[in-house]
Amino acid sequence: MTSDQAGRIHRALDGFAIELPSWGFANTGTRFGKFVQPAAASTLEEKFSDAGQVHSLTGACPTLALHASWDLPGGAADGPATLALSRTFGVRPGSINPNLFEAQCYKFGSFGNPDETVRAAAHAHVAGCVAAARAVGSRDISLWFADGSNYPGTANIRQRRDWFVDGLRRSHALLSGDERLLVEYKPFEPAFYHTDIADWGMALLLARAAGPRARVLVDTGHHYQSQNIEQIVAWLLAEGMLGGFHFNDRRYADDDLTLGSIDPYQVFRIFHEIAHFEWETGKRADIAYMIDQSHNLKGKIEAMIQTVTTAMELFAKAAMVDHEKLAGHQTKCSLVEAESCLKDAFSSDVRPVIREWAISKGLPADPMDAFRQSGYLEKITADRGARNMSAITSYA
Ligand code: LRH
Ligand code: MN
Repeated sequence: MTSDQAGRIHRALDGFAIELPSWGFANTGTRFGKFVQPAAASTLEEKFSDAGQVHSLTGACPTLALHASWDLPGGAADGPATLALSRTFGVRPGSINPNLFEAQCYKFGSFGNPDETVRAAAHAHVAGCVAAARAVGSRDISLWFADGSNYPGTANIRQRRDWFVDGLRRSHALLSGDERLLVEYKPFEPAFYHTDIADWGMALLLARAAGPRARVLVDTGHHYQSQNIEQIVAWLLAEGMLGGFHFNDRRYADDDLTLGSIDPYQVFRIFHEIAHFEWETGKRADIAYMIDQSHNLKGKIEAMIQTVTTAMELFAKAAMVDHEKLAGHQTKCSLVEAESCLKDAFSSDVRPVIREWAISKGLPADPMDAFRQSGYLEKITADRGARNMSAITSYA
């Protein structure tokens, strides 16, 4: 590790921030059940408190993504209380995620529902989220739609596409300042025949149709097995349409496992595409890095600390790539030399430099160990245990 490389890692980490999902601290499960954790967060205060722990230990996650119905049931009226929690726990409100999939009226869709009163209700929910975002100073409205169908012939796909263009234009028209709409795509689940926004191309065309403040959000778990995600990232960068990421990992489908637990090289390749774009263009890509995971078995806070430290390691490795040298090898089609630029960086142990960086910022060298020594988990288990363990429910 040369001092120049160490310096590049320090500068990269100084500019790195990854947003935590409030729902990652709560008791979540699968359709086959939910294993309740006594220490899990359920109130917004508890979610900010836990996020504050992770940020105070890693220095890399200053914002908390909020899900409208779960965290801001009162919409903009919840603004002042939310900002008070933000000040108390040292974490700012992040992206606002409308919930257009849980309410009974969304059985046949939200923006894509054939019933215009349901579409209007969905538009009104997003309008409420824009107002809530403004009330808490959030920039991004992060839209994911479960909309789709389960059987051939049951939906007019082109008609629904038109309704999505209309709905996204209405939502976009409500934005001001540097506010953005992030359009997230997903190939399937909960719909299993067609999903209205199923891939990056559909999300890009709809974001373009919505207006200049709309961008595409890439959830790493929302791709078919063999899709080249970093190629999609490269295209979205080239189109100026990459707005953000939901990072997680998966072996099969949208498994929402902890980042880097299955394929860390995947996240490295994504960070590399962005770092090389920024080197080539001299422009900083305006991207929101966010985590979207559900920790059904691991301790919620430990899983978050593991995720953030892994993201910092992979971001640091990507910062080590010698872009000048790589560009030369690419031009000369020196395949092995070019590939080695990435593999050498990926196989470097950046942890000692990250520890140095952390100490230089007054942060613990080992966040996980510091958390385990802190007694925080024991305290919240005592505070929340009885309530959480009395909330065990069954699926059917
Ligand atoms: C959908 C999704 C979406 C969230 C939800 C919690 O799979 O990725 O981003 O709203 O998970
Ligand atoms: Mn997501």
